[in-house]
Amino acid sequence: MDGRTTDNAPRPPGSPPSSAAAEGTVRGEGLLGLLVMAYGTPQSLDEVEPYYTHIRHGRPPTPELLQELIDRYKAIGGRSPLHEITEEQARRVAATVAERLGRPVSAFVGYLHAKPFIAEAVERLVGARPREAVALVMAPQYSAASVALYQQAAREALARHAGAPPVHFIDHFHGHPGFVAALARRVEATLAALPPDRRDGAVVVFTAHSIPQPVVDRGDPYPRHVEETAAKVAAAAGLQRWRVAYQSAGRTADPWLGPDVTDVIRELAREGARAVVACPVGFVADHLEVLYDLDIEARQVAEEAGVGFARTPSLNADPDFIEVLADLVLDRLGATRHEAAAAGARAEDGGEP
Ligand code: FEC
Repeated sequence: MDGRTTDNAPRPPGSPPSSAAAEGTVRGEGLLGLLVMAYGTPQSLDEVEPYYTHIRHGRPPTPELLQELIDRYKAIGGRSPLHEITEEQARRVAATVAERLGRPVSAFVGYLHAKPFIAEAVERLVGARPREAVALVMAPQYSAASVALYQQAAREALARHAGAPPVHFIDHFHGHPGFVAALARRVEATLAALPPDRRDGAVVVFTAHSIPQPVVDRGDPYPRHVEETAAKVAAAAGLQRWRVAYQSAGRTADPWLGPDVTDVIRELAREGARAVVACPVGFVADHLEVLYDLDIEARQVAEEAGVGFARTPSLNADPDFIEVLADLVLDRLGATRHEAAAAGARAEDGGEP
């Protein structure tokens, strides 16, 4: 077994399923496949150029842009921990689903912009011959500029395999109660750890990756999803003062969705805020955009503006987040059973939906 695949023994026969969603699936003994997809990162500084070229749809970056990106990786220690964390998340969610479902589960990790690419993960998944599979993108909010691209890569790869199993896609989990509660706990703990004189005047800024404004203008649900996550977390944590901001806007000619987190920090400082607590609701792991764009760049802006700065810990492979991911997979299987039952009933009626 390598780091990208996890095989798990089923739990002892006879133990009851712990999720109602799982009940319809425990009878069969077939393997469940999990396709876990994430952004991807270069594994060394030498890989930054091909990685950046891939992100830019095959257009190599200028030497200045490339150097700027290399410097950002150097500032976080030379590389991003994204792959290790994603693989740990995949291993643990596979183990948890296997335990709760009483079926063997194998997880396959594929990245949008780095090796192993999504197509490779799909090939390995198909080769394992699961009875069915669930596909999960490690991004909570849906966008044509993010989740849709992962799903398209997976669907194109699946279409190349005649014997591919049915794959059930999870589109988003921006409002999942367990996800909201996990973030709210981290906001409360981060606020509680601030010095008392900063805590009283602290404002929580919920952040997500920016996307190009033209995508938003075509009616993308992403900003609404981000606002909804933020509002639910703020309510769960009982916050009085909070804002939504976007971060890490790309270096392209298009305008990007704002307001940018650095502008919001400066604005809050002018309004008399004592501290900013950044809560990256659009990310589920530590990586460049968290460790550099928030921990280094946004912190520096806050220091220059005279406000305190803290960041909520990432969800990573923490047990509370793994439970959320397992719920999502089991719920998707449950929904799939209902869809299949409804289609069967319609077929028996001989009617169209
Ligand atoms: O740790 C790492 O090394 C990878 C961190 C990383 C994550 C991430 C997530 C998202 N991105 C999204 C959209 C875009 C669009 C462009 C774009 C460009 C970059 C560049 C780097 C980068 N992204 Fe990223 N993104 C990460 C890293 N991203 C590096 C290139 C340099 C730069 O612009 O900063 C622009 C593409 C273009 O030029 O045409 C658009 C979105 C997410 C959040 C959802 C997800 O995870 O998929 C949306 C992590």
